[in-house]
Amino acid sequence: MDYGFTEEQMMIKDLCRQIAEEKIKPVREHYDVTGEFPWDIVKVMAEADLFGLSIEEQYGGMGGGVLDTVLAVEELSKACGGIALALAATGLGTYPILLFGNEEQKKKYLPNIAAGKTLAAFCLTEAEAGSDAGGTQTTAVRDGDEFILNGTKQWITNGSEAEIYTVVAMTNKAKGPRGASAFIVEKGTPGLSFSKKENKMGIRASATTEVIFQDCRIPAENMIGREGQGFMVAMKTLDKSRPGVAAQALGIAAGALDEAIQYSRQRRQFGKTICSFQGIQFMLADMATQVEASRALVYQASRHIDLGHKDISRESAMCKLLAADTAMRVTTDAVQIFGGYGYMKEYPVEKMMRDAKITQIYEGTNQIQREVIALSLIKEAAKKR
Ligand code: COS
Repeated sequence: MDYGFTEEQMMIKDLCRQIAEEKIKPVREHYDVTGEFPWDIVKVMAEADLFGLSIEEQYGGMGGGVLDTVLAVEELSKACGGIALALAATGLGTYPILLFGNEEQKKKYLPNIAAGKTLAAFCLTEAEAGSDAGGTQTTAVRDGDEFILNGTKQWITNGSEAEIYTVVAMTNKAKGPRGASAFIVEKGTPGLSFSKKENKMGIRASATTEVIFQDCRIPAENMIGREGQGFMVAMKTLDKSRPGVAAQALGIAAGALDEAIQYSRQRRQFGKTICSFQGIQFMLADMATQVEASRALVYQASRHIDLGHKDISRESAMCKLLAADTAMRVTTDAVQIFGGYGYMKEYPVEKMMRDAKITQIYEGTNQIQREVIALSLIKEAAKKR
């Protein structure tokens, strides 16, 4: 299908498809079983300049947009959504600096991120502040030209492996979401530590830890944007990054569909390949249609963000919602087509089904996406009156 990509975008897709086939597929099972962090593949992605895709050229990046990263994440996720996440989560952790960082911060941090030398992580979620991101408890108290951070962030992707942490903390709790501010914290800062890695259902190649701040002093110049802007930094970051989760979901779904088609052409029952049966054909047709619809929405939302459209929250939430629900449905159906074999770890579809589930949960549950979409519709309708 022709999606109207530029030559660069076609090259990104081809390069990532090659990395997925040659480098990721042979090791995905190993990382799924061991839960080790895939540094060897991160190195391959860094050498291919993937970490710089959406970073401006003056900071060492390729100067692309959301769509460029989305294409990379989709292709890599066809092989393994967990390994691809090292890239997508670094994008998430970098957006606060890209969107709200000052010149010094950009010059200091972006070149190493673009080169893939340092990974980034985004620290918003806490034990009591998941969907209710405004309920952040972590505090940042000013002390001269420093801030002292205290609190624990939970389920942080790239936790302990990243060098750069963008963190939302309360500088004035009484003000609620308007009392939050965003900061950059470097690994190695005294008072910053990590819990053990979480033992997860899926995306097991990805590191997930708590990020703990205990009297962690950081220079006041590490504040991103202005004091009190932290919640907005977080929301605008999520608006930009959700197509990345959608791309991960899309890749997982497309990978599972591909496996299911191939399997249905080989597996024989009742003297025929199972793809001869209409029951299987209808399943494949529905799976492919859902994948294509998700793809269209993910690309459109990414393009609109890159074109600078205002009010991107709705489209961003819509593409994440559709692609994640599609990934869950399509991977479940792929397991069904494989039958008993699909339930076994020898075949990749059971891992894909486990990997898909998280896309309905993180960067805002799909219930939160529906809320964002509905509120945007209602707000728009109110303006028309
Ligand atoms: N862009 C800019 N500003 C935004 C915004 C956006 N996308 N969304 C909200 N805001 C602003 C609002 O305009 C409001 O500003 P004022 O105080 O000036 O009126 C402020 O932020 C608070 O907004 P709201 O009242 O809607 O906040 P709620 O506490 O009701 O929360 C949701 C809104 C649920 C949408 C938000 O908490 C959310 O996205 N939660 C999910 C968080 C998430 O994705 N977590 C996953 C972990 S991160 S990997």
